[in-house]
Amino acid sequence: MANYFQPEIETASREKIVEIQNEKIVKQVKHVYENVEYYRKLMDENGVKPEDIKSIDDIKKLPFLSKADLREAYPYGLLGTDLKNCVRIHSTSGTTGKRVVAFYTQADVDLWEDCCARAIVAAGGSKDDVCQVAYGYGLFTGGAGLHGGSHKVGCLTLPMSSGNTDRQIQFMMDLQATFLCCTPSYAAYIGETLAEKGYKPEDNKLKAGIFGAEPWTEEMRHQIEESLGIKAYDIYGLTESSGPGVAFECSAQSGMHINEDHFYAEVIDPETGETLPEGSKGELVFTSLDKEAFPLLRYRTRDICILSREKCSCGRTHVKMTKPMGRSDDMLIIRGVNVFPSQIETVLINEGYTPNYQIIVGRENNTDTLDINVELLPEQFSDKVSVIQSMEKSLAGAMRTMLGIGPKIHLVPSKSIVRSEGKAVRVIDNRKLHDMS
Ligand code: DLL
Repeated sequence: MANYFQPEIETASREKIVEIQNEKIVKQVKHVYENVEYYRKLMDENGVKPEDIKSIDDIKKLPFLSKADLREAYPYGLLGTDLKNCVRIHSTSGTTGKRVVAFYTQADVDLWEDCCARAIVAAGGSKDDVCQVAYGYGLFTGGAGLHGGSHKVGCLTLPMSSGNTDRQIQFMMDLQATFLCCTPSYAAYIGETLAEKGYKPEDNKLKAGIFGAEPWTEEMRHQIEESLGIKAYDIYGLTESSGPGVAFECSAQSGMHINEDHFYAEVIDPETGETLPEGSKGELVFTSLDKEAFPLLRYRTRDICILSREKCSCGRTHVKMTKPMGRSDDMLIIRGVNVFPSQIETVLINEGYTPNYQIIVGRENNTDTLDINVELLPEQFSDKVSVIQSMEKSLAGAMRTMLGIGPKIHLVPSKSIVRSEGKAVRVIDNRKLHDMS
């Protein structure tokens, strides 16, 4: 049986959805033009006036926003309302230099939590459930988003945050959690730890999990479903458009419904910016139709996916997106943290090393590993192991401060990293996360 949190909107006719979008986009563009100087300038430069936007189809006339715009406008430049009206901020993972700070009014928090509640109900959740939220709490949106959604559904919410796996397991067992919300890699790790402790999948009361924030494969889904004895559902989102819940999987488990009453999705050619027809693979672009404090219009996510309007067996009418199939930039997601190779390069230069390096990402026991090989200049070289080890430790510390996660550093002799004749191969990702595309 299909369950909906807000059936009237989740199963609305296509005409109704378009009607809602037409109405909202006109209001939203006017709101942004009047309240966000940065965006008003961008529209003026592109010769677009709010009056030019009469329906959702006119959205193509608007300029794109990129992460670079968000950084340039940091911290208040894209704020759509008086700071006095804001009740919360969240921020992307990563460094101070690359952080994006998103603001929320109470209405923004409410619509975000509704989206997460839709996801929980779509996965079979109700007020009878005990929902263990093991996404990180804090600036990251995972914890707060699913926590809010769980409250809206009326589940008993266990605000565990991530980490401390022994305690997670103890609470899961003693308080009979029925829902688990965390990153897929953490879910796999919890499954493995349960088995190590001698528990069988049927010993826990879990029935479903809502996993996202990083790429994961069908293979990983099966592994998680088997080890925990649950159904594993995908959830997608990004800090810039609230957080988790922009799109979520339903019982059909074949793509994620985008909450298109709140977020209008387009797929574009990342090279030309041209909007592509349904069914084409391209970069996902979102417009937040309701958000007051951080209302992004045509924001380029850099996530590559395909949209589909094929009828869904769950009865929802909202457009579906495939799992992200990769990125159109070089961002890596390592242990849930967004990492750009450029940040690594910055640390190397600041710490007096050469920018000759190689990043190797892998996965051991369901946890991402990050190794960085860094070439030493001949004058930095020492034949004393203890000297090299202490340099490695100190560089790893500087990396941790910048990235938010600690890599393993390997200082290697000068000229030992293979030079490429074309673009340097900076990243070797052995995780094969996008084998579904
Ligand atoms: O990861 C929000 C989130 C929290 C989503 C909890 C789902 C669950 P950011 O840290 O801003 O926000 O990272 C956003 O993560 O552009 C994608 O590249 C990636 N991502 C998010 N969900 C998925 C997913 C949160 N289900 C970036 N599959 C996005 C693959 C995902 N990649």
